[in-house]
Amino acid sequence: MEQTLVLLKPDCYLRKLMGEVLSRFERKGLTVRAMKLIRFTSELADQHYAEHIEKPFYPGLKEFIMSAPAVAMVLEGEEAVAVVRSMIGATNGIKANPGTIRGDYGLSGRENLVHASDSLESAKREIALYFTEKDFC
Ligand code: FUP
Repeated sequence: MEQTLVLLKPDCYLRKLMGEVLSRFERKGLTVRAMKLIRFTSELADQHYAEHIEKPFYPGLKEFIMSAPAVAMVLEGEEAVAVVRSMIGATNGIKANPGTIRGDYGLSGRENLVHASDSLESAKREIALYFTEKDFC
């Protein structure tokens, strides 16, 4: 069993698509092991997106991720990292295939509804940013 970190981003919250997106993960058979509604601080945004801080798009991304609440969750299942990445689709909603979450709900390269860890190593680092052992059920 693998665990992966998923964020439902501020656009997902504001568009009231959280239930729909979570429902897809549940129907796939993934299990929610930890979950909370959060508001990104500047520090958490910089930690989460550490690899992007120097990129030209980061200021806009940071403003967006702090703009409204988000949900952080840990999903568990067989090969969960790869399964969730394939379910969310390509980064940009224009390029993401229909049938994926980003492909079905958006046309933006920034406001793309969800984040999911891209490797087991990232998942471990990212889960530790949001959750401690006592948050797991
Ligand atoms: P992903 O792994 O698909 O979430 O994408 P990245 O880690 O490459 O990028 C993280 C976030 O930065 C994306 F979800 C959206 C945002 N982004 C931009 O706003 N502009 C870009 O050109 C690339 C990414």
